[in-house]
Amino acid sequence: MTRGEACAKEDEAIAGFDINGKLLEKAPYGNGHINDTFLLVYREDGNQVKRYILQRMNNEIFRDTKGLMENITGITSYLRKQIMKNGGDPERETLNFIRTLDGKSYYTDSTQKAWRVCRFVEHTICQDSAASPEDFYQSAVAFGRFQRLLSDYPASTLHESIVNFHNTAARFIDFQRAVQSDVCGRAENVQPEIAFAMQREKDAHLLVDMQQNGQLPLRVTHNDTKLNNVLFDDRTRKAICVIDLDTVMPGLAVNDFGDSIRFGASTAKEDEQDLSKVSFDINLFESYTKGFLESCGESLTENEISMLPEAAKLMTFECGIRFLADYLAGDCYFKINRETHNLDRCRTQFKLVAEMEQRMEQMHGIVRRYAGCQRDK
Ligand code: ADP
Ligand code: GN1
Ligand code: MG
Repeated sequence: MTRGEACAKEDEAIAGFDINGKLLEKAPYGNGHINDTFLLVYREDGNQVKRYILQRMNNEIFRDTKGLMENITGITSYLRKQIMKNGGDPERETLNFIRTLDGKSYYTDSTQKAWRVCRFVEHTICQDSAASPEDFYQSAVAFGRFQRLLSDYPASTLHESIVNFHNTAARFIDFQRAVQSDVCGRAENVQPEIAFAMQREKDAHLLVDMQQNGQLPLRVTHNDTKLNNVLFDDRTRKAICVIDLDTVMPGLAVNDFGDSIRFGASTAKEDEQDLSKVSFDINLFESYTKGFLESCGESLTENEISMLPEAAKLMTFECGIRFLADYLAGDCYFKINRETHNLDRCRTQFKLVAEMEQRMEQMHGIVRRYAGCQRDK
């Protein structure tokens, strides 16, 4: 079934949820690569307008919908309590899901596709690139806080929504398989990119080995810490709500840091075709490092702190090989809008990797500076 056919089911899904009022509008929304997202606008009986986010979950990628929604329900109710304890507003600072008419957290349509609805967090903005270093700093504070608030969450109750999600070594093997299979005959045109990846094979093991040797602890992590997975209050400009909770599971804190740098400390979009515009911005790296260490640095171990720069490079490398593998496999995973979309994405990532390698010492210096402040406090 194509995505278009599946989306024709959205009316059936909407009717399955316990939403007050009359539906005024529905429209595709956001720039996610995995789920299909819609904005729903309702008018309630008292004439008040309320907005919701409807999502068709990608259950080819997330195969255990029940486990995934148990994770999300568990985490958001826990966060709700933590936020209230800290005097915050749980309606704005975490996601709030609407139940189906029969009391479930998601609706399964007649073609077995799963849907969920949450309240739209009003007066927020979502950014694909940081409008200022201060915004990027704020996103770091939000992701750091997210990790801190979940630090006592019983991690063993979480389902692993995608096995080996940030196992860079396993991702490298998947990439090698895609090169060997070359099902679309695309490999011969991307030899420089393949060579770039192959030269870094041993890097792919670094963090995985450290975790397996007990040098890096498993924590409850978000695992998809893109800037567009955090909502900013449009008046105070504070990053208030971490969204896109599908990949919350036990993982490495350094990877949450690294994935944010990958996406947000670039001077261009993830899919920019003009590589001369793509550059690793060390000032943005500094802003994020400051925010992250201020908000969760105290709970990080020495090893975690010292591996932050490597994780930035490795999350970027991992994403690059995932995009390249998907390009070689015929674009089965990430949504694309043009034939070379995944290749373009891979190229931006590899350019950032190369620049981070040049700047590694400087990145370590920045981390040491802010880790020092943290310990002096
Ligand atoms: P994907 O996994 O496809 O990236 P997301 O859950 O990140 O899906 O949602 C896609 C986009 O929808 C987000 O980047 C954001 O712009 C918007 N969005 C999602 N949830 C909310 C919400 N509760 N309130 C406001 N905007 C939201
Ligand atoms: C996907 O769903 P979205 O667009 O936030 C992907 C991430 C990648 C990212 C690259 C479940 O995230 O791992 O880093 O695209 N999510 C999944 O932009 O694979
Ligand atoms: Mg998202």
